[in-house]
Amino acid sequence: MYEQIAHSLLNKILDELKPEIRKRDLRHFYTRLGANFYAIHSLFHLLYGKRDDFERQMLRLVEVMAAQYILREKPLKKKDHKREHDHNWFLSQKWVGMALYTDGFSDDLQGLRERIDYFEELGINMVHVMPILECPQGASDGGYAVSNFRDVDERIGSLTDLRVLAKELRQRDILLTLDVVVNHTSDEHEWAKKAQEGDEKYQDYFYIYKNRDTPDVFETSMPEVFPETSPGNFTFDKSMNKWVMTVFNDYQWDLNYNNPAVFIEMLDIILFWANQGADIIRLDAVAFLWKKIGTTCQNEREAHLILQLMKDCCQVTAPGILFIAEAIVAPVEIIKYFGEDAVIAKECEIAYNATFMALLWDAVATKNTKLLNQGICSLPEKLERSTWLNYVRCHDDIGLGFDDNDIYQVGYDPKAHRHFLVDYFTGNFEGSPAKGQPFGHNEKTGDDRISGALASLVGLEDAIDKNDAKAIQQSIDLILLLHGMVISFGGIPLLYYGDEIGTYNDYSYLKDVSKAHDNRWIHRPQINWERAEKRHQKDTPEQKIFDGLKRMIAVRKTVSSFADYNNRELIETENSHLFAFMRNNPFEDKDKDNVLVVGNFNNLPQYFSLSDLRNRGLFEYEFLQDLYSGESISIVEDKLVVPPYCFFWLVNRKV
Ligand code: OTU
Repeated sequence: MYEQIAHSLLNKILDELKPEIRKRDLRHFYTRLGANFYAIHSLFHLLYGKRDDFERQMLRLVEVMAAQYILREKPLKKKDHKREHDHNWFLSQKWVGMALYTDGFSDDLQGLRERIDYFEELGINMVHVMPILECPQGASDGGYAVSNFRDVDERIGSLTDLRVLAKELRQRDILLTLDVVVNHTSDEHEWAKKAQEGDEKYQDYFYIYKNRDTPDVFETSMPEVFPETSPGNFTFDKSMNKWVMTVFNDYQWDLNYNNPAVFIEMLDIILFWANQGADIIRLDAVAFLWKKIGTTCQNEREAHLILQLMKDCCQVTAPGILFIAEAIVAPVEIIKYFGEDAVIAKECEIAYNATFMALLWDAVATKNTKLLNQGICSLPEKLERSTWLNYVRCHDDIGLGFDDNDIYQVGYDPKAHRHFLVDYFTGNFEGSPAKGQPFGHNEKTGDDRISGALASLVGLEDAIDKNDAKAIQQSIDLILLLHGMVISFGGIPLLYYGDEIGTYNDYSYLKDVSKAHDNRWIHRPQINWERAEKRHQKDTPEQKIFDGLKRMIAVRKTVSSFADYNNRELIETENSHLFAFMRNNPFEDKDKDNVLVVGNFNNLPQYFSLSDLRNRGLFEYEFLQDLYSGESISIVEDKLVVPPYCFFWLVNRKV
């Protein structure tokens, strides 16, 4: 029944398409449109079906998809076909990513192109180039306040530079990830300016209110994202004499997805960047896409419908493109960004594994894995054909968003435990070598998050200051341990630029008025390329970290059990300092090894008992080889010793 309605509307739309679209050979476009139209129609109807202009908006949507399809260049269309055929391509263990700010890494896009060798040296084949779109001169939240969605910021280059970079990456089999900031625009964006001038069409692109009545009601249930620097969720705009919803900074205006025109514009922009050569689009702040009075305005059902609709439309025009969901929310909510009530991912194929990241940091501070094990145990199963982005650090703060229940389960009090973690990472806990800073202190809830560079949080900066050789080695081991976990966990590991050479906190942001109030800049460095040269100098920390990571990445690529087919099994151990899991071979091929991963988060050696695993038939072995070091590992009475801050990737094999 419903299919018939969708079909007849589709026929009508095809008749009404502009002549320049109708004339083209759009064979593949129409096949995909036919396959996806029922879903697209249903979702668009759920969101906008009550509007009088529903059919006109639907026609506009199809026109946008078709127009971008026509603009899509041959090599990209070819790639779409290849990926449709090999649709699990991104689950392979072959992919390893790095996220970076262009200006911090290489000044500009041309400079970035000249550094591709560096990615290849380390083994990186997915590069997430953080926001490069035009943004205001002063504060722009690192480019997350976009003033023009269709051009590159001139400070780092031009659209041509980007296209040249994309082409070269493509030739070298490196994936390009770009950001599309879907939740908000800068107050200097044309839409915002027109709204300020009183244009009602554009006022309807945002959440704008005459007085405080509605904002006040919203505020009763909305938390604050930047309570210290941008309290409240609304900003008074003098030129309009009205209030605008600004959930993030006061210069970031939230887009109103109740308006189908906003959805269509943003889809057009996503497809525009897909057509510039992006392989993966990172959708920023997706949890915030739908606002509803009386709710936290995060993780609303409609936010998921919008993402599903974006995915289905993208599937028609550029099916090779993947979406990353950036949803730093509670574990049970994160998992929904792959799609709810589905078997196979239908929203975003990739999501930030913020849960695992925060749990790893918990293990660092406590030197035990109680909460890490508990948290991973309660992490719901993800869908098929979806994968995690696993990371240790990124450009944002570390939020302590564990599930309170999990914290209780392991015997801590949630509030006290979070306090301890903040104290630990800001160096205010006895014996802590960490040099982080509290971020986003919330007066109302007492919550804090944490800023700081990896090397400074694990104590490398402190150890080098003190010239303490043992502490230097321990923090290097810890950096490698953390990466050893994210590289083998299942998903795409995403390294953060500078961490591969142990870059410390950078305090220079304090001298820039547009950054000084936001200490996340402490961990957004300018790469010191002279220092990076030390990676070739034996026994320097730079060399030890770089070569350790390089080795891990190279080994990962050869181990097919590290591909992500939900083939991980958490191993309970009696030893609460260890984190252990099996990566089982997901393929028919019986010759491929199952890998047992074991990491020790304690500063003392720990025993790992294998007999239980053997008894349960989980891991049969005679000889143990550690794939990372290549060495054989001795076992005494079914026990193996894991040195402090050390990890193994074990297989049954004689060296
Ligand atoms: C994202 O962040 C970006 O990663 C941040 O750099 C931006 O400031 C922000 O959006 C606004 O564009 O929205 O879903 O600590 O984790 O702001 C999560 C807060 C986000 C960040 C949060 C995050």
